[in-house]
Amino acid sequence: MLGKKSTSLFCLLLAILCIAPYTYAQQKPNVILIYVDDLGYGDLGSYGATKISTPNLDKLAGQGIRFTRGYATSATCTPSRYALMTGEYPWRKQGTGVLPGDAALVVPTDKLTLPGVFKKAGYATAIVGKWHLGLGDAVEKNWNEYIKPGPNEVGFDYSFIFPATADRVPTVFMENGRVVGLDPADPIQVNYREKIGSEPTGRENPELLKMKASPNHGHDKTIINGIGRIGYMSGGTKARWTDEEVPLTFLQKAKDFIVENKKQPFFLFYSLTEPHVPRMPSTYFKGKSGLGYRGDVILQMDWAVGEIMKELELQGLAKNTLLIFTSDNGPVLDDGYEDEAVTKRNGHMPTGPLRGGKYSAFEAGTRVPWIVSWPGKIKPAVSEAMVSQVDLVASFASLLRQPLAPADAPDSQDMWKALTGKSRQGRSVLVQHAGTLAIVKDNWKYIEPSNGRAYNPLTDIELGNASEPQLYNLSEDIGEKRNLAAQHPEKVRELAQLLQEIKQA
Ligand code: NG6
Ligand code: CA
Repeated sequence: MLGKKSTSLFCLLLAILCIAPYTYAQQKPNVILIYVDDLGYGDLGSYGATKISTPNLDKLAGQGIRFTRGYATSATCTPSRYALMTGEYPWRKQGTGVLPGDAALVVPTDKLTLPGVFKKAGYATAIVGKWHLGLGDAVEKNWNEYIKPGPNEVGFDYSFIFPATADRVPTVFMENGRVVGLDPADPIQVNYREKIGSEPTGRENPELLKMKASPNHGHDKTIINGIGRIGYMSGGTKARWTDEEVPLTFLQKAKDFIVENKKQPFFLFYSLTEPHVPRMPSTYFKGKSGLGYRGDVILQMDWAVGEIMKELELQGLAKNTLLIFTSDNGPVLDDGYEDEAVTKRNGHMPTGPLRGGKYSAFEAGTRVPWIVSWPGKIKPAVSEAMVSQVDLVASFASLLRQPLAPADAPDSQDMWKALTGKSRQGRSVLVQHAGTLAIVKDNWKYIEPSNGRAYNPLTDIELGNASEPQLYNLSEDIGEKRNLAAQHPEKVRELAQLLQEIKQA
């Protein structure tokens, strides 16, 4: 016979056994957003690339959902990142274009942000990688002190970043608002208007370069690690990064954060620099792709994603970690350095079947690879649901039951069901931004007339600008070859008006 004590113990055990699977199922997933820089729709094997091999990302796509209509909001970096962070279309806010390396922070500190959603829900939050959203409250700032506001003031508990792009000064890492490895006896100065210090520049001393800048691009200022940059810097010699090591450093910091936070839900924004210029792979990857350094750094990026996946397995976190992989804008081959991306292209199509590229209002500007994997929860699929990076704020707010105030994330739509494959229904309307705006509705795309130039010979990219309205039927003409505006004036009117309404909303 069971005594009173053992009966209650038995009941307790039974209760634990019954609740355990429930709590496991209810456990909040870790979320890792892997955000790469300038990767095109056609750059991965799972998106049709045949000249380059991306086995880790193909595995991720095979175990998760591969979106064929996943978008960045914009065809360049800063505006896409602004939208990702705030849930607001960047063209609503002045000053969110590609920022110099000394710009002030453009993300508001008084509004809900993507990491803020996670933080409110009790997550540990971190960014590791490229930032490019400005730092401090003014251009003038002291790089030798704590700089705020920055990532730590807009929702990240931990930050290990570089300030802008790999081709912009200052070429240093910053951890929680301070330059890493700075020698106080060798202070850093940064200037984007005029030369400071006595260090050689790409323009004055091209013989010192290990990678030449393409003619007429802007990468001819201070030379760092044999590469001319945009902007001038002096000092901070010991703190400067070596390009070949940047991705390895970010990878290690990302892994450290995962390991240190494995006992609690975490959100990691892992923001890789590949394949943005200057492409300078680690020695192991140099020459590996046969497509020049652009191909090599794509292999390196794929390898890093594989390392993250392995780490999650090792820590027992793979099942309950949701991974999103996407790119901040479309691809470009020549973005200012002679790195053989063009000459060794070997038939590779970074844009896949799409027209345009980075900077373009055509599809290749903003339609990017987009993979969501959550092995414990999501079944493998290919989804045609239209999703945008601006939707992540509302989608995660929905998952984590965090209410949004009316002023928060005004353009963000809850796509949680589409992102996890529970629905095939994505957005019905999306605004695309490349300076010029375009709108997509039910596979019809309208590009507003503009007097911007149609083609940039420096990057060899069609920018999608025309003085006439453009209308494409993306379901029949994904390559935007046939402008149907003259045949469908009523569609043009409808979409132009809808765009106008959204602009004024
Ligand atoms: C452009 C740079 C380009 C790249 C881009 C930003 C020139 C001529 N071109 O101004 O190299 O840095 O800005 O790229 O300087 S992004 O992906 O961060 O938006
Ligand atoms: Ca970019």
